[in-house]
Amino acid sequence: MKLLVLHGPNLNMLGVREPEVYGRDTLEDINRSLESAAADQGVELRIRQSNHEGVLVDEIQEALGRAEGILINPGAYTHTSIALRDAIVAVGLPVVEVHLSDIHAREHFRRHSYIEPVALTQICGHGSRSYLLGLEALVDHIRTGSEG
Ligand code: CA2
Repeated sequence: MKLLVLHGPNLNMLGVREPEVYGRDTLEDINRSLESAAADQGVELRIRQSNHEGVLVDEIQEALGRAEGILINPGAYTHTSIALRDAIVAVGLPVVEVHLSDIHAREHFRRHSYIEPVALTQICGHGSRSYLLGLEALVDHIRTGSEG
C-alpha cells in the first residue's frame, strides 16, 4: 500500500517555537515515526511539506493512480482553502485530516475546517500522536473498508 503524507504551511518550523501549542517534536521527528509505523504495516509513504497552496493541490492531484490514500495536516489552509477541498473531492481518494493542536479549543477562526466534510475523519489535539492515529485510521479504512 502506498500513501501520501502532506504537511501544510509552517509545519517545517515545528520544534522551533510554540512548543506549548505544537509540542517539541520537529517535522523530521514526526516523519521518522510515521516511516517506522508505516514500515511495520508494510506501507510505503511519500511525505511532502509545502508552504504553497498550489503545490499541495498538485501533490493531491498527482496522488491519483500512485497512492491509495492521503494523510494531511493542511495547517492554516484547513480554515481557508476551498482549492484543497476541491482537489480532495476531484481525486476521490480517502483522506484523513490531522492536527497537532485541538483546533476546536483555540481561536474561533480555527474551529471551521473546509477539509473535514470531505475527509474520512479529523484527528486533532494529540500532538505528534495525531499523525500516528491518523495513519492507523487510514490504513484500517483502506484494508477493511471501515472508517477505522
Ligand atoms: O494544530 C495543527 O496541526 C495546525 O494545523 C497547525 C497550523 C495551524 O494554522 C492550524 O490551525 C492547526 C499552524 C502550523 C504552524 O506551526 C508552527 C510551528 C512552530 C512555530 C509556529 C507555528
